[in-house]
Amino acid sequence: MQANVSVRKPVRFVLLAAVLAGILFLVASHGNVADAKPSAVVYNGHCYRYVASVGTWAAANAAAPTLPSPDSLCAGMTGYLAVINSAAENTFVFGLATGDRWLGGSDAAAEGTWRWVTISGQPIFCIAAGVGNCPAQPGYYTNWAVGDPNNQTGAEHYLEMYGSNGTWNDATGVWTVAGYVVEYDPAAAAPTPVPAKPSEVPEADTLLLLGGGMSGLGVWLRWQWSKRGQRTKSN
Ligand SMILES: [Ca+2]
Ligand SMILES: [Ca+2]
Repeated sequence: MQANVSVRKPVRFVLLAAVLAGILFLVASHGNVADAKPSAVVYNGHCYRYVASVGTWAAANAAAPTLPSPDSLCAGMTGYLAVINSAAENTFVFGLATGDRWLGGSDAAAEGTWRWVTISGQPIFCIAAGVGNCPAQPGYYTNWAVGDPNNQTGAEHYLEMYGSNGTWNDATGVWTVAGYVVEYDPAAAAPTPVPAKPSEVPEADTLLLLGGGMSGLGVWLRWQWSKRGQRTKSN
């Protein structure tokens, strides 16, 4: 009977130590879990920045690559006037702000042939078949306002999104709107070293807490063992 008690006690101490270490790790890593939550400027793995700045499409197009990403997910990447590929992305970009804003589309090079001119390859997303009729090319998306694109006065070649409802308009090169949307695409950016996920690399404070907790447990365990030793001697 006495032998069983002496085996059980150390086992209990080890179990207790493991549970306490687990609790300490969860408490310390809680901050990382919060950091990993997607922010309002990230959608589908891309980052977006709405810039409130009244100006022309050309001014917005020139400024976009000079602005840093609003989220660390796209840190160090070069942005471009946003390219919209789906209704869901349109809804997200619409939700960023309330003002009319420039997007990365233009038909300045060839009237009626609308391209996403701010990205590599400048893909054609629609070809106009008349006023207010520019059907999306296969695999692309459009959200023109009723009656647009209309190339009014023969001079509307730049894509804006209306802040009122998220539909699109073709506007002139001298037209100014409330702002523009910059997009950052990790897949399109130059290769950069991939940082380890937060969960793979414990932060310094996590290690400190774990170390502190374990050494405290060590002291307590030694104290328990010395008490046992004293009891055994007095017996
Ligand atoms: Ca046009
Ligand atoms: Ca128009």
